[in-house]
Amino acid sequence: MSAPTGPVALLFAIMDHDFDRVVLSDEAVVGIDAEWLRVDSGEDQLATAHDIADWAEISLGQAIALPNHMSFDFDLDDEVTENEFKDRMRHEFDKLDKNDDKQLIRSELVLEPPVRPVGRAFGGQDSWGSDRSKGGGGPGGRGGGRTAVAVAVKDQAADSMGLMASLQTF
Ligand SMILES: [Ca+2]
Ligand SMILES: [Ca+2]
Ligand SMILES: [Ca+2]
Repeated sequence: MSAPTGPVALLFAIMDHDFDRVVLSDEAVVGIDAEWLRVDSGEDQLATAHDIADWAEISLGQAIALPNHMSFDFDLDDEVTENEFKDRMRHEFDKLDKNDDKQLIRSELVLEPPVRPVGRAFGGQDSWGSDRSKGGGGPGGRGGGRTAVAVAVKDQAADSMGLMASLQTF
């Protein structure tokens, strides 16, 4: 079972510079450079935990999202350097790149859907089933049933036409 893809996948998705839905490692390098400029708002080549949290809130959707300050701060000196940031982001790219071809396609970026509880949420299968049978019936609650009958009758008529046609060929 693969680990769920985190919000960092969103970040790589928008690094698709030529909009071909594939994020090449070259595109990621450019994108990661740009992200560092967002992180290092003071342009002192260092990011504090506060800088990372501010960046994460905007770029990852949550200040506590992963990768966080601790995951970036490889040497644990409490500050994140440009290299630490970029190395970690490249590592994140490699983790997402499941087939190791140095590009991220959408299937490598999609978030795994939350597991739905077993049971009849929102009416379950039945409401979907009845909605679908109403599809061809047009407006009106009882249309579905009548349409189904009408279609059956029509099919029967078509069948006998077909039978007559095939009888005529004899
Ligand atoms: Ca691309
Ligand atoms: Ca550090
Ligand atoms: Ca790949």
